[in-house]
Amino acid sequence: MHSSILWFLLAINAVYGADVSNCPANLQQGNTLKVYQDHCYEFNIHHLTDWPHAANDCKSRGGTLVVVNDLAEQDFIISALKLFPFHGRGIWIGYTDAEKEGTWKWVTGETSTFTYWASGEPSRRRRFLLDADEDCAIMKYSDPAGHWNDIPCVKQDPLGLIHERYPYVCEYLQRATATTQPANADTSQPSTVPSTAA
Ligand SMILES: [Ca+2]
Ligand SMILES: [Ca+2]
Repeated sequence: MHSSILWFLLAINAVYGADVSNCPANLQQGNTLKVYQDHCYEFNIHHLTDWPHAANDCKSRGGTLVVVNDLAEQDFIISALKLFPFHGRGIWIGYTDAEKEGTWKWVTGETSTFTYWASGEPSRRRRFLLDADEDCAIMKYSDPAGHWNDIPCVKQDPLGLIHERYPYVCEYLQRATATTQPANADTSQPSTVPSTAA
């Protein structure tokens, strides 16, 4: 792609990234809420938890853990992450093979062929005898491009002394406006009915 076109597109993205007016109203507004294309992204960088709790938290607000569909979305997320005072090792993404070992699935059920595993990943294996299997994916923050690694969804030693937790990113569809309709309306989102009659 011609570089000037690329910069033009990046500039458009920057503008869109600032406009969160069409994000679901129940989301907390602030600099941790960003827009990319027709989706809103909530960077829960100060909330460290295990994968099941992170997935449920996104779901409770009508979203899902982030689904990384292509390299552009991957770049958007890792670039946005670098804007924050973030010191964690990585963030949870909505990718897991807990159901069937080796069969990785996105939490939305959507099929996407894009993967961005770090070299040697997914490693799947237990690192130590008492470790859980590595069935949930993080985007590594130690890696400048944010390649993925599979780690235990819940990592807790038998004595409960070490509970490894990570921040996470939730993804939401923007609300439809009079002029724009989401191309891929997500039927898993709860329908909202106005509670007050005109
Ligand atoms: Ca996505
Ligand atoms: Ca691994």
